[in-house]
Amino acid sequence: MDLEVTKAITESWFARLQENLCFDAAIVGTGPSGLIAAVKLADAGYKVSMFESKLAPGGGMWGGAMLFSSIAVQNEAVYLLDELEIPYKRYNENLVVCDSVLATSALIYQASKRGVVIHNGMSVEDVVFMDNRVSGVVVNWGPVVREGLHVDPLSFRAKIVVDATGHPCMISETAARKNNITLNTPTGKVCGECSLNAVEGEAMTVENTKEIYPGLYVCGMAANGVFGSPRMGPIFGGMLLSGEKVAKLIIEELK
Ligand code: 48F
Repeated sequence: MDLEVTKAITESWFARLQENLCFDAAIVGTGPSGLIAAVKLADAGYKVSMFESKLAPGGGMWGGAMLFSSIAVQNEAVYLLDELEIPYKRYNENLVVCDSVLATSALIYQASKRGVVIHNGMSVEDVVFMDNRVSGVVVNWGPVVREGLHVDPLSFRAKIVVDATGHPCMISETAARKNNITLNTPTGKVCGECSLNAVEGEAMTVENTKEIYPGLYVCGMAANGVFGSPRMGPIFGGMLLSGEKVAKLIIEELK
């Protein structure tokens, strides 16, 4: 029995890996913006793989704010909660609130059930850069990277890479630094996020969602980090709308 279990797990895991070495979109980071992008791309028929360095996908949504497990979403994004069957309660005329654990697990479920491959415990440490285009991701085990072990990574090829890594905007920063490229940002590099301004931060996270170099898009808090816009605190409408926008832009490019 024990060997049967070992065989079942390793055979199915490696079979899925072999089938998913090349895909349409690699989304790095499984926070709310990346998960919505994955759902929308999968709905449009695209093959998507997500990479998450931590054990649990979901990014910064599980903990609500200061571990009060509740998140606020403004009216403009409530239609996405409805579409994805995420329950909420109306707080006032502008805001609804969701249980952060329920909302996060629902987003993960909606992406997974559409066939999005979510690699948890895998950290993207670099991009594949060919012919002046970001063309894939370079991946290692999350614990290997955290331990600083000297272990070479593996690569995956993608037509589009999305930096959905949140505050550190790590993929954009690495791609710009290692390849000495000029990003489509005010400084040509990663500008770094500004201090909290909820109204501006929410608006800018959607505005900043775009392609910043051939093959490389940014969404969610990474978009604000790259463009030097404010953080917004525990309001999540902008994250959801940013994820939807990046999917629309990618669909436009790929079709
Ligand atoms: O930060 P995160 O939730 O991204 P987001 O979609 O949402 C931001 C909000 O949660 C919140 C906010 C809104 O009020 O400001 O912070 O922009 O999720 C980012 C995910 O990316 C993972 C990280 O562990 C987290 O789960 N991540 C970061 N770097 C890497 C990575 C990497 N190099 N490889 C794989 N995953």
